[in-house]
Amino acid sequence: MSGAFALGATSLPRLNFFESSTAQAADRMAWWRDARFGMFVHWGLYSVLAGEWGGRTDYAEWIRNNAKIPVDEYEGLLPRFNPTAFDADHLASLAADAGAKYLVITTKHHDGFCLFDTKQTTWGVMSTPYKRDIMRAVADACRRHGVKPCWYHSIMDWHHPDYLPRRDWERGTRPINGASFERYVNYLHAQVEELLTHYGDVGVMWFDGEWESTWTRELGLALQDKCRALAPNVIINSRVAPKQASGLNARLAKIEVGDFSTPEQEIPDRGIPGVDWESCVTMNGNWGYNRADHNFKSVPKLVNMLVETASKGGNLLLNVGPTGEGLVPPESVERLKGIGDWMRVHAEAIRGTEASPFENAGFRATRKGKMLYAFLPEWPASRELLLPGMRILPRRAWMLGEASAPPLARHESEAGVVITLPERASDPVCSVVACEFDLPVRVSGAASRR
Ligand code: H79
Repeated sequence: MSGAFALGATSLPRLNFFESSTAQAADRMAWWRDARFGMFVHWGLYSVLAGEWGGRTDYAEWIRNNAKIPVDEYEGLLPRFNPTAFDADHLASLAADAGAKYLVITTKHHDGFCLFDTKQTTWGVMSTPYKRDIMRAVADACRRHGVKPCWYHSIMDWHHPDYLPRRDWERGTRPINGASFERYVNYLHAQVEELLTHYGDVGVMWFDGEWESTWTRELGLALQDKCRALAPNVIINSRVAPKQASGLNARLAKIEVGDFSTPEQEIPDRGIPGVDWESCVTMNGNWGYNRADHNFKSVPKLVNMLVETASKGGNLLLNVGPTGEGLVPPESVERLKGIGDWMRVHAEAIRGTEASPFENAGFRATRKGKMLYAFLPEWPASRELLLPGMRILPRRAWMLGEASAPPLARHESEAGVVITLPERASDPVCSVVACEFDLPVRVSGAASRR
């Protein structure tokens, strides 16, 4: 029945090369798989520079490295970090109103600057005029708005004296004499402990900057164990450990550490069969705030990215980069509101769903129990929707947001079930056809779908 669509009482077991193949891991992953949509926040000391240094305007969170800013000059930014316009409730409500169920925020990026009240270093927000634990405010506000607080935390650290290797360009000015990577690892563990024990339940530990030679698989596994010991339910991304060198066996090469895989700035062509995954993407061209970057994706484009990830069985983590004053750029606010307008009507077709059952349908789809959802960003002139290979008529079909309208006519054809669509699109951004069956929608065939 390849390419076909079958109905049955059970759904396919999820093959998983991660640790999350266990029942305990499935429990841990349940809220995350249900959410399908989260908001990423890149905010730090670099935000005060707005991407500008030495006449160039194209930097962002990598500015210290890319503009080769000496460490003492970068430290000179501390007095300028005073984001009095920051409102954690506003940030959390932007996520909630957009339909995001979790928020991942930078507790520390590669520049090492900490946005939380840490006992391990003075290199952080408590040494700035702002002097408030931003992660405390964010965690509390997220919970008030029904959003799970989650921590991004960089393993690579361009500021800590014990972190190795040094950047090539600063070997002269920051000698490695006396540096001990082992001491850095202890520092990293101590900070992760603070983050997982001082702020209540944390949804995800989202590590990054794991690719340097000093960070070994063993260190990654130990850090994962540490997180698991402190917070048995915390979800950990695969970047906690470096990628395995591609082995002789392609299947073994897939084995990763952590609970989910993290494609960056891309939605994999066919999803990632057999594993949980989350695509993180920027709304414009940068993660951290860049004043000159107005290259924002449109609301329809962003909604369709969310539809595409859900249709392929993944999550979307959509980034915003607040300014040095703590404001989310108005272009981002506008887009989050636009996504929220769409989600208020169509969230049931995204949340708690699984990948499309169709191999080559020409439209994206999701399924959930007895429901099938088909996404139509463009309205077919034929006013007909073919569910290819489907042999069972849905008991009912309707446009999401128009449930009180007469149900849509449907009939069987040689090629599958055909739904007769209304005259006009039900939504200007992306209309959604909902089909309810008498039995759970089940797939036979490959695990990855378009
Ligand atoms: O936090 C955001 C980015 O700052 C961070 N991840 C997102 C979520 C990120 N930094 N770099 N990258 C993503 C891309 C990594 C590029 C690399 Fe390389 C290529 C790392 C190793 C090879 C270029 C060459 C950068 C370092 C060496």
